[in-house]
Amino acid sequence: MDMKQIIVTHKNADFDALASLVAATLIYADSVPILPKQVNPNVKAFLSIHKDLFNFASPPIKREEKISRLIVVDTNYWDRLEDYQILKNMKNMEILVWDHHPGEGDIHASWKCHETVGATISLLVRHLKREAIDITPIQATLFLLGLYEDTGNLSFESCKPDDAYAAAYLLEKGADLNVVNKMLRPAYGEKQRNVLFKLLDSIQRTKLNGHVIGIGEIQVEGHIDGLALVVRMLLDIVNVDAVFGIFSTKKRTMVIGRSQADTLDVGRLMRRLGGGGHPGAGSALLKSVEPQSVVELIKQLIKGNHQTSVQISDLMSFPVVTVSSDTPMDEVARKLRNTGCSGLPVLQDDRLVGMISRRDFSKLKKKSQLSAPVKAYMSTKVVGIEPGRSPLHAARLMIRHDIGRLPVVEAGRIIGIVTRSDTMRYYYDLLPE
Ligand SMILES: [Mn+2]
Repeated sequence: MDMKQIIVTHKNADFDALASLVAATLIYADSVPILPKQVNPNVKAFLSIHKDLFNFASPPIKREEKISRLIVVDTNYWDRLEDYQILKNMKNMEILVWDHHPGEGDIHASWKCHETVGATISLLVRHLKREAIDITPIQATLFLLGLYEDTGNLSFESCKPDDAYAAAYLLEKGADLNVVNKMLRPAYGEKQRNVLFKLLDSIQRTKLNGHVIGIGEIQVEGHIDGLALVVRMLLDIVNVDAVFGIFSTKKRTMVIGRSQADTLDVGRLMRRLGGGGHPGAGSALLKSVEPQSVVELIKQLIKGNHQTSVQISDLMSFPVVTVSSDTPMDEVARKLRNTGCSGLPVLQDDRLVGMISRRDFSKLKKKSQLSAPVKAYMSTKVVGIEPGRSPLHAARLMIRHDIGRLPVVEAGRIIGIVTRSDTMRYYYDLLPE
């Protein structure tokens, strides 16, 4: 093989390395990408499906090979290029480097694109976009895999705006998120399987306060990765409203909870145990507590000695500013102005009969209409919510009916109002304890 230009990347290639290898072939025409002998397991899985689509050469590189240009991607150090030590002493060879790792490196390149962004592929994609070099949907998918793996789906601190721009561009180019999610699924290995089987063995199902709960409690030795994933799988298998995995070592007890009932807020429950989380997922770490008392603690919390799920009545504001159905429109306008509300409930004999909003004023064509009663212009299709419902339910209603506020109604009477910003405040965890 006549290899004038070759592209190499680091040993144990991850998705960023593989993606950068492929992206570089688009930039450097007639270059040969060389896949290292060792690649990560998930990269291997990807290649086993997609290998026909890429044309990789493999090591070793022979001494006689006349290489005029070496392109190194996703590393800046010779010792990361285990399979290619022979290149180190090649004469008359130009070296180009694309990398995002911090540190100067010891590969002395004549040209470098070296910026500490989240992934090397982001630098290459930025270039491909600038030069308007086309990317196929499968290439875009591979590039996004590299980008998401190295940036934890754009969430790691090392992630920079250039990474997010690159992700947006790759989605535009047809990157398939289904494939990305499948390929990046966290490791579920033998250790995790053992834990899952033990949990299934130990699980107790109980009915508490209207919820069916599964609690599994096991002893573990040292740290085990991926316990959150195991508890997630446990929930799928046991299929109850919520499950709790309790993992104890000699020194401490870890609780991980997952809930699929929007009336049972696991994050709030875990905060009671000193931990944290979101409505669907939470965890807490307890020291010097017997695992059995943790089980009891969780049960007590759910039983409703403490309220463990947030209800609309916790979020709503009251008393509510209302107008009666006979109120003339000019007075309604004044009330809206004074309160800063965008809409008001309309009552007749203390019962909710309609809603009037700023938008409804566009129905008024003549000045004289300002003296007409509000009942002529209000919308009578009122969407209300009961105080015991969940914030998620409120959010769904607001989206479905395109409204920003819901009157909270109990036995036909309005007892409060809940707005879009109230539910947002809840989801962003700003609720006072
Ligand atoms: Mn990388």
